[in-house]
Amino acid sequence: MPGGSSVVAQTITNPLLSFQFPSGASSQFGQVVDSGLSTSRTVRCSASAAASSLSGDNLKDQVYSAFTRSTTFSRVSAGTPDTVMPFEQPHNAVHVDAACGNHFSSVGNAGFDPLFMLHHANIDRLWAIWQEIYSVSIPSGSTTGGSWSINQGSSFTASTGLSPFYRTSSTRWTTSNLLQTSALGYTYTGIDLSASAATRRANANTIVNQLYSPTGSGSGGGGSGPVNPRRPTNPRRGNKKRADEDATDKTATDKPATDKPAADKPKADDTKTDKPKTDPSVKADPTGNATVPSSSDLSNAVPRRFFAKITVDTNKLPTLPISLKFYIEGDLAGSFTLLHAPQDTIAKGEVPLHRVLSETGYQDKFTDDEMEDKIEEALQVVFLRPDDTTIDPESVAGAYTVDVESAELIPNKKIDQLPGYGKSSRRRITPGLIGGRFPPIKGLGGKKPARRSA
Ligand SMILES: [Cu+2]
Repeated sequence: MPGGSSVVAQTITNPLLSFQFPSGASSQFGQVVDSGLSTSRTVRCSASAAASSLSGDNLKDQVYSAFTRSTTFSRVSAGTPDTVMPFEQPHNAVHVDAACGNHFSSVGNAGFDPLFMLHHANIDRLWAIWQEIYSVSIPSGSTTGGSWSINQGSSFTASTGLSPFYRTSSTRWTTSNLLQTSALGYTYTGIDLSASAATRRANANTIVNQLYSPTGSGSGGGGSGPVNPRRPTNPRRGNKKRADEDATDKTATDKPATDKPAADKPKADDTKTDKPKTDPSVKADPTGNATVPSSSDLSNAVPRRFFAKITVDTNKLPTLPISLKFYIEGDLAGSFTLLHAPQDTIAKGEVPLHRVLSETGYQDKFTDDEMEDKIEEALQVVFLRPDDTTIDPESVAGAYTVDVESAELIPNKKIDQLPGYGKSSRRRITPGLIGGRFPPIKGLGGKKPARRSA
């Protein structure tokens, strides 16, 4: 066998396909299998159905938003008033769409599906990369309703033991001592634990640009191929240039992309505090594979990015998990997915719209000034259960709000920098609702949802 001389092909059951619940597990350890999923092993839909669902989630753009817009711990954390784009959002979408609901979308059962290890290893990797770029400030406080790991009414800090994860027979792991992967003796490709903080940050920025920027090589963005991140030349912009654009142009040109305000000052002892804002000596583009938006072709226009900002009061939803899928002109813009949670929360997130605005031709047809009106006119939302049935839009009125945010993009000049965002404005909109007669999303292909009756 070691020499390969007696290797024999053998067909085996894919061990990553499914997990067989041990007999007696339910009686010994409580309820293992949710009602409605009373199978002896974890189940999923077909890979093609899952791929179809995932392709509508705009995951690549969501991840890039988390890296470029969630520049503080509170912005990248779910459930804080400051939440911009939490990693929770793409995380939740994968839980629901990678197996079309089923066990993987149920918090109590997801860990049994072998997909869980792959999915959470990736979340762990994204989180490790984010920490290379930004500082972590773990909040301390108390919970009134309790959370997954904090008892109701108890207080917590970064040093609170995380039950039931024992480090020794009598002490538990804490947030502090698990913050860096090195505590557990591993790291990820591209993270050099021995390098300077500035180099580590530059390397992480490069990874993020190469994989998740609109021109990056990573998959998972849905749609049809890469999107040109540059605002197309729009002849109609010339006459509509705002008076303040010269000033903001200058700001955008002069401001280094990595010069972000350190609004979230580190508090915990083990957070990084030594990262300089910029380091002109860092090597650019170690692999040289990706392109990044260049400021040279921006002419006199300040490029803008548009986002649908979502807030949902989970207490007012009839069921969880639930996915809000957003459309413009029948093209899926992206999703916002909520899993079951132990307590009611105000969940926040956003759907980056630049890909759908490009695919629908809006980016070429309309000026940035016109775009907010056009988005308000065209944006539609459907509330979807994991089994692809829709929820009556009337029953969820009042459970959510949607704002359109228009933000100035500050392009990065080098691949080891991230773009930033300048001045932004928001307006509350009421998206068109797609009701119960909407055809199932999966396998939707090019079918367009019915336009709302104006
Ligand atoms: Cu998860």
